[in-house]
Formats: sequence, structure tokens, C-alpha cells
Amino acid sequence: MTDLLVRNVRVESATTPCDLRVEGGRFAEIGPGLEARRGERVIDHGGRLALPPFIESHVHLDSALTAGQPRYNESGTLFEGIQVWSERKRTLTVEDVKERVRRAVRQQAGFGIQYVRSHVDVTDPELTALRALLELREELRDDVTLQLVAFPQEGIESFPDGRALMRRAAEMGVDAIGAIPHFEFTREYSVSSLDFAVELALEFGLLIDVHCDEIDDEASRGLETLAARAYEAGIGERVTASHTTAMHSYNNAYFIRLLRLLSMSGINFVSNPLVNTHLQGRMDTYPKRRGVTRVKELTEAGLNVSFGQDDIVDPWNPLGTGNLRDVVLNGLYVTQMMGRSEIEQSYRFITHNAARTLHLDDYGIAVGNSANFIVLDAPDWTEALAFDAPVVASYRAGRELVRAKPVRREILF
Ligand code: 17E
Ligand code: FE2
Repeated sequence: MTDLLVRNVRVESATTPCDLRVEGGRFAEIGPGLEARRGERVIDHGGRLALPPFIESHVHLDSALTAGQPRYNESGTLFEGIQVWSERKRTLTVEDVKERVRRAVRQQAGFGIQYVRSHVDVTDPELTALRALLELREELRDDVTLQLVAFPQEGIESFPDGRALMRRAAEMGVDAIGAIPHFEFTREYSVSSLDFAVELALEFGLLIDVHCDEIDDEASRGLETLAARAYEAGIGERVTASHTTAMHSYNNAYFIRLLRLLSMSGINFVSNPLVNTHLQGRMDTYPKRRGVTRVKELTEAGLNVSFGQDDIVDPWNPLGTGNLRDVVLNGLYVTQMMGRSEIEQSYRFITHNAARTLHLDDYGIAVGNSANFIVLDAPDWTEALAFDAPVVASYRAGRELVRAKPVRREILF
């Protein structure tokens, strides 16, 4: 492995540039004006912004690039999406899934992503998508870290052999256990599905990431059950509640009572603002709800929130590209987190906060860590976000994964 000296990058919020020395795939030295050594490759990034790689903390790779197959989701509801996917799911083959996921992951890599948590639908007696994703997790491991969640799209208690399929997925080697309480037939099933998911995760020593209350029903309260179980088992930091869009519709009295439990539990949250502003509020006339969880209030209460893309060109989002910049931009607007420091810190939704949710160690630009980082064509994050600065380089263990030439436009007047 050639050693590397990366010159002239601004790391995260630093105002002055510095250099990064990489030895044996790890950061060996970080500081201003490092001397090049013999045999070292030197790359100068001209004072551009360096960040730890972006992390996709919530996406469904198994359905990626299937929009229109066998038909488009014309109503734009979550439920029509589930129906369309259920039809497409019948024709899955391992090769079909692998071919689409490889394309999607390469697309994500171009946007600076090196870590991906993918939900994988296991409400399929053949577990085809899971078999494909497990193979890819190994095949792609030098290029991307894939984390797989056993996701019961059509329910655990409400789908034939739902529990057995979840158990098989755990035995096959998933990283996390999912659930979908708002989609179960009854409130009782919703509660027992969460009990089952938590017990299964404890038995296999796995993380938990639940599609939780993704509905505009203020009575959808899977979250309190999940948080209570996490608190009682003392595993909050290993548990994630994704979507939680019903929280948008909770009355404040209930929310404030709930917030105490959420804080005691210390669970993580993933919001998917781009997709949930599209899918939610579809049964409203006007006023029309935004259907995004209370990111600002959760963050202010000290809870960990990250942002995810959710979908790449599939039945739930025909226009999802994989670019997390779109998600952050939309997320800041829709949650009204547009204060100066909120904007400056917003890269954390797709870096450090997501790393905490995924339980990554060895993450971040620091001596001793794997030399994984990206460079954007801007001097700081606010400018990168505002002007949609492309990723010009992505390094993994010091190896170049992505290289792009900054585009220079000439305005001819
Ligand atoms: N499935 C689901 O239940 N919810 C979603 N947002 C997606 C798939 C994308
Ligand atoms: Fe999702």
C-alpha cells in the first residue's frame, strides 16, 4: 500500500487548511505543513473541505432502481408503494438484486458515501433479496461498509411465517433486526411484534432498527413501546427508530410526556425528510401535514438524529438519486433548522450522528483511524450545501475510490 500525503484540506469546521499523512491505510499524522517523504504520493486539494465519508443510515437497496416495475406508484402513498413492491418482489432473482444494488452503491459512492445501512425485505419465503445482499456485503467490503437490517415489510405477526422468516434472517447473518408496528393488523400485534424483535435481537446480539409509526395517525404509538423495551433492557444506544412520522401529528401534551421516556432510553432516530414529505399528508386536504418527525425538538433534547435517503428510484421515490445533500437540504427547510449554526452543523446528520446510529468505531479524521475521507469542491460545508458542491475525491484506507474534476463554468457575458 503506497503511503500518501494529502495536502491543503480544511477538515470539518477548521478555518485553516492542514495536511493528512496516511501510512498503512491509516491516518498517521495530521497538521499544517507536513514534509513529503521519499516514496510518498502527494495530492494537493487546494484548501477544499475534507469530511469523514458520508453515511447512508437508511435506505432500501433491495428495491433500488425498480421504479415503474411493474408499474409506477401514481398515488404517492406509502401503501401503494408497498403494493407495487409486493408485485415486483415475486420476480426477484439473486442476480437481478445484485446487478441493481451494485449500480446503486456505485452511484452512492460518487456522492461520497462509504457506509450504508440497508433495510432488506424478509417477507419473502425465499429470502431472495437477503441472500443477494449478504453476498454483496462481502463482495463490496473494501469499497463500502454495508449493514443489513431484516425488514419485515408486510409485518411480523400479520405475514405468514413472519416470525420464522425473521429468525432465519438472524441466523443467516444480518446486522440488525427490524419491525413495522404501524403496518401490523392490530395494536396487539404491533406490541407483540416489537417484543419479538427486541428478544430476537438480544438473543443474537444484534442491533435494532424499526420502521416505526410511518403513518399520519396520531394514535400510532409503536415508539413508546420500543423506547420502553430499550430502556428496560438498557440497550438504547443499540436501538433506532426510523421515520417516526406520526410524531409530527402527536399532540404536544403527549409528545412532552413521551420525550422524557425517549431521553431516558437514549435510542437513536433516523428521519427521511425527502421521502416522508412526499409520502405523508396524502390523506389530508388542507392544511396538509409535512409528516416529518420532530428533528429539531429531538436534537435540542440531546437525542441522536441522522438523515437517510430511504429510496433510490423505486416505488417510494422515483427521483431519489442517492445524493445525501438533497436530503440535508430538504431536511433543513422542512424542519425549519435554518439558523446559522444549524446549517453549519448539518453535515453531522449524514456523518457523525449516523456513525453513532450504525455503531461504527474507527470513523472520523483522526490519527489512528482508517484513512477514510472525502473532499468537496468548496471551502466549507455551508458553501458546499448552498452551491451543491460535488465530491471531488473519496479515499478509503488511503485508496482512491472516486476522483472527479471540479467543474469550472465560464459565464460568457
Ligand atoms: N417501506 C416502508 O415501509 N416505508 C418506506 N418509507 C419504504 C419502504 C421506502
Ligand atoms: Fe424506510
